[in-house]
Amino acid sequence: MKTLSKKLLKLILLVITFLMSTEILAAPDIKIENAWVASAEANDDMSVAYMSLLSNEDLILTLVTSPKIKTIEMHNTIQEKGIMKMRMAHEIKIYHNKLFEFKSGGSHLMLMDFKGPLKTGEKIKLTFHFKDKKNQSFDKSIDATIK
Ligand SMILES: [Cu+2]
Repeated sequence: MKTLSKKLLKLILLVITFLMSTEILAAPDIKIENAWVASAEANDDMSVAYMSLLSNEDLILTLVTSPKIKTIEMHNTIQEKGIMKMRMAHEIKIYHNKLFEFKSGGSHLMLMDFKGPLKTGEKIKLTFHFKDKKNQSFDKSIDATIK
């Protein structure tokens, strides 16, 4: 009887340890929705992409990549002396449970140095690279629709 309860206790401890380790390693829940890329002609080499991001924890978006696009920059739009200007951002803070939007007239992704066309109706893979407060890195890939 005594050995059985000891074994049981060991098993319970093992399960708890496992649950704790998976909790620590659990990736944040990131939702990337309504992602779309503006279509481009064969001789175009520039486009924009928009989408919304929602995370259950604070994250920093450090980079967006795509196998099809050589350069993707994150841009903020700011107003300076009444003129709208684009500024490249090296990172963008995503606050937990707060929707962040890349949208027309605001922050957006600039797609550069690619070989067009980007055809309407086709999909393009975008990978978002994040880091959390503990400096751990996460990737999230989506298929954006070309419009
Ligand atoms: Cu821009």
